[in-house]
Amino acid sequence: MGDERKPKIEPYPGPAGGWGSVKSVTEILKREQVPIPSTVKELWRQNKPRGFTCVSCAWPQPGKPAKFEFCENGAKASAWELTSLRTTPEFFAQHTCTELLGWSDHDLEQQGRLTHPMRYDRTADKYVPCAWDEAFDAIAAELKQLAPKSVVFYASGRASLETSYLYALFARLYGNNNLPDSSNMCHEATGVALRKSVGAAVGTVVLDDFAGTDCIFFFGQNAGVNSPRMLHDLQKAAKRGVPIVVFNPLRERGLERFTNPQSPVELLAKQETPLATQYLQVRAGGDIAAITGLCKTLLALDDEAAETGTPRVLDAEFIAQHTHGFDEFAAWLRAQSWGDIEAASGLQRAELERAAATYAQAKAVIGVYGMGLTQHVLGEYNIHMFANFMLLRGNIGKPGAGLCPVRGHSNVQGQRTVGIADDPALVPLDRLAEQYGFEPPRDKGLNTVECCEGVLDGSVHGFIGLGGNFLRAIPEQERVTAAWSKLRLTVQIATKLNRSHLFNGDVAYLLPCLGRIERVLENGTPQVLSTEDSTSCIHASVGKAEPASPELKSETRIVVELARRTLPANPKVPWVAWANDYATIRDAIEQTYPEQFQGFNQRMWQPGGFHRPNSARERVWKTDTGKANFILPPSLTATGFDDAPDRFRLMTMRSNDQFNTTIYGYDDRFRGIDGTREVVLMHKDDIARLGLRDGQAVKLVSDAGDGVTREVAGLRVVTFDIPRGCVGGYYPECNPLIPLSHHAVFSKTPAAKSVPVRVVA
Ligand SMILES: Nc1nc2c(c(=O)[nH]1)N[C@H]1C(S)=C(S)[C@@H](COP(=O)(O)OP(=O)(O)OC[C@H]3O[C@@H](n4cnc5c(=O)[nH]c(N)nc54)[C@H](O)[C@@H]3O)O[C@H]1N2
Ligand SMILES: Nc1nc2c(c(=O)[nH]1)N[C@H]1C(S)=C(S)[C@@H](COP(=O)(O)OP(=O)(O)OC[C@H]3O[C@@H](n4cnc5c(=O)[nH]c(N)nc54)[C@H](O)[C@@H]3O)O[C@H]1N2
Ligand SMILES: [Mo]
Repeated sequence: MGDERKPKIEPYPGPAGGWGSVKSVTEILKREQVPIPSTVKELWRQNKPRGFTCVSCAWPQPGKPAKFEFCENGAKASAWELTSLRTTPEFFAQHTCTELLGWSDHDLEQQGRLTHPMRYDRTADKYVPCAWDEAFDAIAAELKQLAPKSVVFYASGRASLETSYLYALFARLYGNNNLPDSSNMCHEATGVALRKSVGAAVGTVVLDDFAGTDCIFFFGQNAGVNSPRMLHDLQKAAKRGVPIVVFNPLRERGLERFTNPQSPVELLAKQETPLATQYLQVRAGGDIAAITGLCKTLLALDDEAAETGTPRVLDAEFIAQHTHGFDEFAAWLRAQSWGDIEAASGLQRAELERAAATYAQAKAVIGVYGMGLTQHVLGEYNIHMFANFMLLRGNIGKPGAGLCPVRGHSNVQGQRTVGIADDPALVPLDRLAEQYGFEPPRDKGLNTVECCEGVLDGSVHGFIGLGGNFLRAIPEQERVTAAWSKLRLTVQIATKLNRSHLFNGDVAYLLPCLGRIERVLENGTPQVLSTEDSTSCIHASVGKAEPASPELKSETRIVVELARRTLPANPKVPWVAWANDYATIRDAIEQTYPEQFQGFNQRMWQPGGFHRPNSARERVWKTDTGKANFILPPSLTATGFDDAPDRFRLMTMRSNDQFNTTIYGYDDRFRGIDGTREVVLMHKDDIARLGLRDGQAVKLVSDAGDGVTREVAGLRVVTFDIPRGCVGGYYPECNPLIPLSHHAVFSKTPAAKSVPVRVVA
């Protein structure tokens, strides 16, 4: 099925962006069979004031937008939502769920937008259409029967601030904090680590800082694919001569060079801007060691300066006034040997010294990172080390400098801001209690990993998914999926059919919703949504496109209908009034979070949006010590397992042709892999050492040593420029290999970037 074609694997010569990007967008518009004029009209409105916020990544939208403020992957995401293809009741009448399980992720979503509410009929093994009221009443009846602590309210990161606030309130009024979200698999390590390091859970830079920075350090984030609009900011910086130092096991094209596909001059003249000025191919899981090398060099340079009476290299004043734990950190750095640092990072001392010298010469440095740091067993320590590095020269809380964790889903950060959190300490429960006259649950709820544990041990009985593809995104896919049918109730609120919808509880509903690009009419009145980007900036988003089906309801309305039919009436909780006028939800949000959302309904219209306050940006440190903390790592390696002969570190990655579990196509252009996702990227020496050859079919087998058999077969060996001892494979295909217990120590972020595996012929 589908458009999987004969695999072609050869290096891609082009830059990120450029003509390749234009071609790729044209192909997807054709494939989704969208009407071109109206789609171009929608793309024109993307990321503009009074337009809609892109449904792809969370990179901020500038206050003064370019003529087209979208990228290749944003255009793909929009086309994917605006598609003219439909997954109708007739489609479901023709296929059993068991049959659909044989389809690929791509083919399932490629059927197009869901059009009608559907109920799963176990006898026929098919989804059958049902009336909205019937679905809402049946779900509410089930929820009333179930023990509140046994129900999970998952959120994927796309739903608006308005919907998310109501969703979290629903869960708490119902009686739990079981609000796992995609962030649990993503930047949860960031929240946990940055709170300890600098007392803020999110990044400290805003878009303007990129214009004022004079150096950028980039760890484990693939901007060219996952936040392509960021390339414009990087390109501008590069053109100003700002050094960009990249740490990544793979040479990602988007970090190497870029041609702005929206600049006719650059396109026609084939002008490329080189981006990275130094590229260090660190081993997967080797970042703690690499940063140790950088910090150790800075310390040595500072010692030298002290001896020769030249200006200090460390910002001694900042360290004295604003930080805690420096002396212990310095002593620890001095005790680390270069031999250990080189072995653990896979990098040479000389190249780390060169990178440190670049850093030492810059007045204001931005530190960017992504999943390459968070998704490790010592993920939090990767981030602590990065923060330590930034603190050495006071690079947090000054213009042009700061930490920039690049968030995933377009509103994942905002969902946390308005209460989607399993940890009640992150939510103003007292205020909610007062505002809504109830006693909120105070015990910790389930995060994503704990929800999976609950499904396995039988303590979870109900699952509601506000978007997402839970069973495809999680680790330990096969065991959790096998246990899924034990659930009593499963409800999926979604735009398109995916694999998670094919595994159902006794009572199961698939509820189709409007997407963000579409017009939302409530009670005949057009409604506006809002989201928060990677830089804590909040803006309005106005959908105008014609809904994919007249039957669709907004996510807000769906949440409201479920909540009001499940919960006892409460005059302080005006569900229906909220659904009729989203401005009143924003007023409620402002009442719960007055410091963050002051003037919400007005300020969200400011071009570029408004920023939530961030204490660390003001150099106010809300940590246990009242200062920014230097925190020591327990090991130089972040993998959480020992090296052993023939044990590889598997990094699970995104291609250029996917959004998480949504597979747009089979062309990972920049990596030169076309027509297949069934690959394992390996260093040529490892291939030779194992007696394999390029193109050979192999399987990956879990080497976690816990006695559980996990394997993914039918993968083709591809010779790749990847550090020895590391292999690469695609997410979600490789997810069955990740043990549920293989996660970041504190945040339980699944450690998807260093999974212990063996390669078996
Ligand atoms: N088009 C598109 N956009 C997206 C997404 C998408 O799937 N498609 N997903 C969205 C989501 S939810 C998220 S979270 C973000 C994800 O965006 P990213 O954070 O970029 O995530 P990945 O592509 O998983 O991996 C990032 C990089 O980490 C590198 N890496 C792997 N292991 C290590 C390591 O140990 N150390 C270092 N230094 N680097 C390492 C990989 O080579 C890769 O280049 O993007 C968001 N935007
Ligand atoms: N091995 C491995 N596993 C990973 C990762 C990795 O790097 N490696 N990355 C992790 C990360 S960072 C993340 S964020 C998670 C992602 O996990 P999820 O967020 O659960 O997965 P998505 O693929 O983003 O969800 C796609 C589905 O969302 C639905 N959808 C799309 N738009 C909308 C909408 O507007 N409303 C609603 N209600 N539904 C919508 C569609 O039905 C679509 O099929 O995966 C994690 N899993
Ligand atoms: Mo993510």
